[in-house]
Amino acid sequence: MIESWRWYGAFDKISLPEIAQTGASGIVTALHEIPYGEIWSRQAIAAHNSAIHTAGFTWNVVESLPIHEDIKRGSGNLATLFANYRQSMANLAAEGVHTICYNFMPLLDWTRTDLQSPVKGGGTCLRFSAPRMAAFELFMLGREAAEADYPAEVRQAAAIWFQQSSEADRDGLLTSIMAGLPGAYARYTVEGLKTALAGYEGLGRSDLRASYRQFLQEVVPAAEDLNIRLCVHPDDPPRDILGLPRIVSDADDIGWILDAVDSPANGLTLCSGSLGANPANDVAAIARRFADRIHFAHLRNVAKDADGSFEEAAHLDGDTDMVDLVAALLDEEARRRAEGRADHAIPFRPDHGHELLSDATRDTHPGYPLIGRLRGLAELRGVIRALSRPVAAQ
Ligand code: CS2
Ligand code: MN
Repeated sequence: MIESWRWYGAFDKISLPEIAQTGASGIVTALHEIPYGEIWSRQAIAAHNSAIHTAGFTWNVVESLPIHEDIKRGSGNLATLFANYRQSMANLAAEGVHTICYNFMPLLDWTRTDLQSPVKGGGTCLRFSAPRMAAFELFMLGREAAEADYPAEVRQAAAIWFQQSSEADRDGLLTSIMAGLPGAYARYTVEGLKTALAGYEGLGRSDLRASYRQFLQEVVPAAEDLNIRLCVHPDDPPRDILGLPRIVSDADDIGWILDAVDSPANGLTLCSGSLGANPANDVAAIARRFADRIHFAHLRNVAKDADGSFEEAAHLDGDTDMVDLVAALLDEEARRRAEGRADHAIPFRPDHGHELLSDATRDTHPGYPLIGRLRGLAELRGVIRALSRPVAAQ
């Protein structure tokens, strides 16, 4: 397992020399300043890479090479967008970066309703409250959500929250919901989001799957030729949101994607926190089932409530048995090593962390504080080290 750390480049308040003190060796990053759909030039990639190398790291994973909304909607100048994606992949490969994470969530990325929910013992975590999400959807956006999305008691709690909320509470909710969009990407206002949602009107699950299949058919053969490993990040939370279909949410979805173009270049980012937010997902079982296609892992934990709410737990706590999951990944590495593969090691990063101690003073990207992630990495490092001991030594 290669210890890695997400770095937002020029947008990150945490410097590479600080990251060096965490002990991680890999940097997971992107060219966040380049608008979606445009080519990542070799020159821009080389400059970013050289800063990373100079600081003593390897840029081991791109997160993310984003997919333009037109590709997801299946309309617009798709030929150019696919060609640009292939060119960006070729430029990354030419600079020695071969693992590319991306997601296929329409409009939003990870979605939370509270960015600073208190945790026992002090510090804060990211939280998804089903009633607050319902309040946003039903009352701030004025959408008619399906009964299945929000049961009666959640709607009732949403109505109470909305009635009692101040303008500042509602602004805070919008900010939280937008926080998952990475880098410099523009956040939506309520009106902007309504317009963006209108662009998805009538687009259902099978349409989104058709767009996804087309994307894979357009880019995976090129990735194969370039020795690039693409790895899709699951939906977070793994359920439809704002009436937008989500198609990377469970084992069936992942099976469909990996079969749509059956190639090692078409792989998975195993994100335990995202998948773990659906009670029906057994994350370790998913890891074992798709092990040979996992090119990257995001390790974190969630604690779920009965109403569909959840919060980010400490890395070894929460509903996912992290030790079992790490064991599954180590088994896969052992299998790859036995095959004689030089690239047997799976890069992973502590995906999010609590805000702890001095984190509150740093104003870092939500979910990406220094101390909280350092704690997560240290705990995971301990699990990996303990599970990696040769049997004879135990
Ligand atoms: C990340 C995702 O912060 C996070 O939860 O895991 O935002 C991830 O970077 C994207 O979905 C990948 O495209
Ligand atoms: Mn993740």
